[in-house]
Formats: sequence, C-alpha cells, structure tokens
Amino acid sequence: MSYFGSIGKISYEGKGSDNPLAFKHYNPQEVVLGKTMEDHLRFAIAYWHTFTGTGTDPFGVGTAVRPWDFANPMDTAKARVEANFEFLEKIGVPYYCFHDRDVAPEGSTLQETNKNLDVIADMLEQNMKSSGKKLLWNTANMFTHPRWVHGAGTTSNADVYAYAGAQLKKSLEIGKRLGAENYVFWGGREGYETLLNTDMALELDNLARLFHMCVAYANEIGFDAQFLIEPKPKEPTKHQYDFDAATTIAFLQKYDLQKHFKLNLEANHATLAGHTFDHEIRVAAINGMLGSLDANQGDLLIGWDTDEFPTDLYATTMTMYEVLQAGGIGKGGVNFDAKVRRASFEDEDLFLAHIAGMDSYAWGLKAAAKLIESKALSGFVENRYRSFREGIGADIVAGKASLASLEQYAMQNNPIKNESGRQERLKAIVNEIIFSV
Ligand code: XLS
Ligand code: CA
Ligand code: CA
Repeated sequence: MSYFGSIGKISYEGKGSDNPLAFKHYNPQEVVLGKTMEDHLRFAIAYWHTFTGTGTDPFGVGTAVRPWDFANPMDTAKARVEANFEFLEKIGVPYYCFHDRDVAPEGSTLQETNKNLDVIADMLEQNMKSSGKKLLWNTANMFTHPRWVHGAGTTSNADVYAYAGAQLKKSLEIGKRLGAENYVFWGGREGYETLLNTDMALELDNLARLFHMCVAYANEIGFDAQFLIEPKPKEPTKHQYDFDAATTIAFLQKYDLQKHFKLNLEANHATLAGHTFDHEIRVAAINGMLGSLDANQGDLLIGWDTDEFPTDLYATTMTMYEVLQAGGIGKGGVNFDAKVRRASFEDEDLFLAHIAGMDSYAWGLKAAAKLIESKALSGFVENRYRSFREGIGADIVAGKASLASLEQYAMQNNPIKNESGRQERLKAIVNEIIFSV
C-alpha cells in the first residue's frame, strides 16, 4: 500500500531548480570538509509529528486527515509504520525517532500495552531490515496519559514511579532490539508548578535514582546506545528540572551520572530558555556533552514551543558552525522535531516542510564550512586572546599565578589598553559568507 502515491523520490536538483519537490542545497553525497553531507547531518524524522500529529492546538482539533488514519488504533499504528518507511525512502532520510506511544497505542493494562508495542516493533524491525533505515533514538512517553499528572521520575506517587520504571525497562528493550544508536530522556512532566506542594530535593534524588536504574539495566541487557537527556526550561510544567544545558550538566555531575549521558539539544527549547541554539551547543561541547540535535525553530513573537521547521539560515549556519567546531555530531544526528503548521494540513506539506528544513541545514553546513575554511572568526578569536599565550597571561593559564603575583604585575602595568570586540564587523563577515553559498 502506498500512502504518498502522487509523490516520487525527492532528488537534488541544485540551486536553479524551481521544482518544489526537489532539494536545492541538500546533496547527500556532496563532500564538505572531507565528509558527505549525509554523514555530517545524519537526518532523522520525528514519528510523533510526521505520522501521529494531526494539527491540534489548544483552541482546535486536528486539521490533517491522513490516509493512515483508521477506526481501529492498531490498524492505524500498522499503517503508520508503512507510511514512515515509504516517507523515509522518498525523502532520502536515513534515520527516524519515536516515543513508544507514538508507534503503538496504550492498552487497558501494561501487559496489553506492551503486547501492542511488540506487534509494532516486529513490523519496525522487518521494515528496517528491508529498507536499511535506522533508528537514531527512541524514548518513552511518560507525559501524555493522565497517570503522569504529577510527573514520572519526579512524581509524588510511588506507584506511578514504579510504572515509569516498568515502562522504561520495556522501552530500553525495544531500543536494543531495534539497534537504536541513542536513547533519549526528555523530562516530560519532570518539574513543578508550585513549591507549596513540592519536595524538590526528593523529586530530584528520585529522578537520579531512575536514571541510575536505566544505566544499570542497559548494561545488563547489553544495550549500548548513547544515553541523552533533553533539556527544556518550561512546558508542560512551569519549572522543568532540566532547564537548559548548564542546569542539566550540573544535575548529572551532582548525581555522578555525567559519564553515562550526553545531551540532546533542541533549538526551540534553547530559545524558550532565553538562549540561542548555538549557545546551548557550545555549553554542551565544552563539557564533552554534545550528543544530538532536535532541529526546529520557535517563534519569538509567540513564545511557546511551536516546533516549526527550521528555515532561518542564520540560525542553521551558527548551529552547524558550532557542530563542526565540536568535531561533528558523532553518534547523534539532526532530528526534525518539527511539525507542519495547522494550516499546512495536506500530505504534500510533510515533504515540502522536510525539504525546507533539510535545505536550510545543508545551507547552514556549507556556510559554516566556509566560515571555518576562511578562519574569519577563529582567527579573530585566537588573536583576541593572545595575551594569555605570553607573559602574565601564560602564567595564569599555566596555573602559576597568585593574587600576589597579579598584584605585582598590575601595580606596574599602567595604563591598561583594551581592543575592540568588532562584533558588527564579524556579523557582516558572517552575512557575506551566508550570502555567498
Ligand atoms: C517536547 C520534546 C519531546 C522530546 C522527546 O517538547 O521536544 O518531543 O524530543 O520526548
Ligand atoms: Ca525535542
Ligand atoms: Ca519542542
């Protein structure tokens, strides 16, 4: 059965093409800085937005009626698997990502739910074998069902905590079975609304305990995926515990989990936290914690998690500049955690949106590579900090300075001379390079 019968394989036609169903910049086999675009970007499709999402918003029901929607939830789940692999093939994306509850519906008991999941996992496994498509990451949805009203790993109810453990155990087993290269933990409802009813210390300790159990179980079953925590500052709770990269790293360090986890960073979560995506990537990278990316963009005028497809070339350039400087995305990838707008409800929009996102990232990659080759920024930065390579600066960096030695130096170093940071010039250089791609 074909779900996208009218659409063929999307190919690269280059800059001059006006075919909406073709790539203008994403040319998978094109080599950039010694590696193909495909290997740099490791694109993934987010199952929940592309195959489970319907376009609901807080004010209205779904607008998209998909050809894989049937009356029986298991029939829909099976049809979605077929639609997923057809889509991956046609759009030319090597990976996908899913939550357990995106792919298979909840039953009336945990046993029944696990059975549904097993049926779908069988299908996913077969389709992966025949298509060569891979699982970038899977995760557990522990936020949609009403049982998670007070959280999962940070709930006030031990019975719910136990359920979370059981669900995670199954989810890790599914990840192992499908060869997931990463496993993501996003703190869905791990946060709080008011301190008046919250034991923050216990909640955080319990969350860390659950992560330790996951590490232990993955070891036990030989599941060697890279574990990732995905920060987000708010939504659904007012205060999400994994606020941003820095907060999450501090949490991991406090509970001695830092060697078992890296971060899955999302662009829209970065801006919700009052940061840029490149800031979050830099924080992760300098701490050895850069794991994977959820590619999307928010709308600064709206201010919530809109999960739009990334089209801002400045942002994709700065994102890829950080990724390249960090030495690449490693076992992670660029997952389109993005949904078509409610008004873009036709099936073709799914293709058009991914093409826009993939071309924007390809552009960003090419511009970032040019920035690196030109050394326009790195040369400036190197020069800006040159005072730390000689004299008193070299002593500071070598750990040889004391307050007394700094005083002795400062007393006879008068006046001090500073130099311009040249921000406007640097931004103009970035613009020139983005325009020249
Ligand atoms: C929600 C998150 C979520 C994670 C996976 O805002 O982005 O979709 O990526 O649970
Ligand atoms: Ca995400
Ligand atoms: Ca999001």
